[in-house]
Amino acid sequence: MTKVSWSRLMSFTMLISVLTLAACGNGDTSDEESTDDSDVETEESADEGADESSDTSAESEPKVTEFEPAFPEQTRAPEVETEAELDVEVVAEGLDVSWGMEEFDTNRLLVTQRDSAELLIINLEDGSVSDPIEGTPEVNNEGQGGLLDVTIAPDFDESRLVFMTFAQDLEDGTVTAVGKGVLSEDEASLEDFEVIFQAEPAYDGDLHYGGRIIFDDEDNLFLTTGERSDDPIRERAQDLDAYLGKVIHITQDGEAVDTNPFIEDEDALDGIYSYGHRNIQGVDFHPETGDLWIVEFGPQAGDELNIIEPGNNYGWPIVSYGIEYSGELINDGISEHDAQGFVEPVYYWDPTSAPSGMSFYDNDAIPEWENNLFIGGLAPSYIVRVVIEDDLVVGEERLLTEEGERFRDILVTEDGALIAITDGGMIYKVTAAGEGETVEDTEEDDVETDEDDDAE
Ligand SMILES: [Ca+2]
Repeated sequence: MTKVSWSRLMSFTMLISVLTLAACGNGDTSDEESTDDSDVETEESADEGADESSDTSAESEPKVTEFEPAFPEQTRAPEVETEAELDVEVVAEGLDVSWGMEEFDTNRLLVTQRDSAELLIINLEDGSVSDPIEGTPEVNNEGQGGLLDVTIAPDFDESRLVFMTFAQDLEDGTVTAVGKGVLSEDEASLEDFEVIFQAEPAYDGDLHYGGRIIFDDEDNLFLTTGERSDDPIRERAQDLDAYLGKVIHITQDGEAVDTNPFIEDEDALDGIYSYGHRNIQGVDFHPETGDLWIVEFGPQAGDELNIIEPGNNYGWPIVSYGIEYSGELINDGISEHDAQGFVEPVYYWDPTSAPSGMSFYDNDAIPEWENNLFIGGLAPSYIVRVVIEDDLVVGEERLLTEEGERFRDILVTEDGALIAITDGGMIYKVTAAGEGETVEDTEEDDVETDEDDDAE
């Protein structure tokens, strides 16, 4: 029963916080629209000390909303700590905003540069960075646009096909587009690049492109989009005649996969797989269940981890565990997803974790990490490790918290190294201690040691 009174106390405290936030927020309310990313201004939202209850949670900051989770495991999971000793290396640095990556050859990555629209090859063994590959598409690089994700065809060894997402200019605005090209044998150019899909309608804005792509085991692509942020365009996340705020399932030629849930619905776009999403920045398949998991940006708080089932509605912008950046409630603060016919998130963050690219650890190089999920955090800047049992989050850890980098995407190599790329143009490699050759040791191994040894 202490729990009840505590949560009431929390609610009261949070009410004050929300009111305070609302009162102070006026000067900053347009930040989401005017700045590079929607997460920036949340950094200043909490300046008071952590509550005592945070001892058991990886989250030490107070909540910014009054919402209570639908079930206990839905938020603020108990903190866990990696026991293995880890090596953290900086493989490369000085790059542009590095948005997406793929290991196309053992220990060699294709890495996109968002703003310059360059595609580079990074060698994880010697840290070398190639010249930009020729033949990449023209992009709109304003705001959150640019060259986004990259992946390779399942038959890449024969086809040499590389798939990329990017923000593309059309007559009426911009779209999230998917294109493909053939990587030349000398790896210097992408040949015959063509656009295979455009997530229409176009919109005259530069936010919330989504843009992650991943192949399923039938060699089709899942593409994630955003709802383009602004009110009212964001309401299109609920519409089945728009590709905004959706998970989309297409073939390598950009056609709808013929088993998609709305194929028979004449009023719905055939490529839609799920809907009611805000801005999906991470996607991967759970290694054990095979389920498709995504992570999407919430507004202020309410970032969601979701398991995607075909035809389901994930609720945005009708229901949310977040609030507007202005402090206002969204749609009168409705958060009961189930009662409205929407899917409850598996997990949500309050305050925000600003989740970006993610990857399950489908490797046994670090046994305690097996089947854990790693998510890049933009602001605050850290890598989130999530421990999952029976589709519930039972533990959370934050790694590389002292680096001050915005972690944009995560990848697990065939060798079991965890790779993270950042907006600051850094490429990190995390391995079990003694496993990897050190290119350059970083200043601190904050991932598994106490923090009180960094004073000098
Ligand atoms: Ca949702």
